[in-house]
Amino acid sequence: MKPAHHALIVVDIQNDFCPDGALAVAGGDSIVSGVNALMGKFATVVLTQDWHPAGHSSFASTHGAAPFSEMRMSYGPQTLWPDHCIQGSTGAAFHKGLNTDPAALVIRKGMNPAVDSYSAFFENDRKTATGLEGYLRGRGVTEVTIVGLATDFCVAYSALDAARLGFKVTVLMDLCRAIDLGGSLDAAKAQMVAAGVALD
Ligand code: VGL
Ligand code: ZN
Repeated sequence: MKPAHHALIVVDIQNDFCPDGALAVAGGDSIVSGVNALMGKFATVVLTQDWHPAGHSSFASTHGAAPFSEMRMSYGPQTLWPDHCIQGSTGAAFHKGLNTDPAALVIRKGMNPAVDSYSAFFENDRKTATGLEGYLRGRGVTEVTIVGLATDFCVAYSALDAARLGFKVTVLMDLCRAIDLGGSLDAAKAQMVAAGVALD
């Protein structure tokens, strides 16, 4: 068992990020049993769930643009994705094999139609908080381990924000899978290492 000050954050293990999903991550479903086993070691488990309204500004279809192209938003560059994780859809549901019972909290994100939200802590403006920081601090958490999908987007953004907030952060790479768009996985790894995130 890990000490009580050490929480587990399980990022976006949802059908749309698994094979046959709308934004499938190769091998996304292969981490589910390992994540289930890991949850038993943590007193505090938080799940995140990408949870977009239809017509979200991060969807390529909203702009008549090509999926995986980039667009300048008021808050900076934004990759445009296939429609995914629409609130209440099967694609937005957690993978059926994921044991959600140990989770104390589910953070839903990406609900603001105008701003995407990769990180469990902040929207992509890097300023609007989800409340996770306060929740963790309120429970005396100083250290987090992060696993899930996708390594180079929601996992990396969450890890970078956690490190910036002063949490000790470990990402378990074997329990993550990446989208890897134009070198995004290598870039994310380098950024995490530079921020003091341990990649195990
Ligand atoms: C994610 C792209 C768009 C993720 C979510 O979970 O990494 N990536 N929305
Ligand atoms: Zn999304």
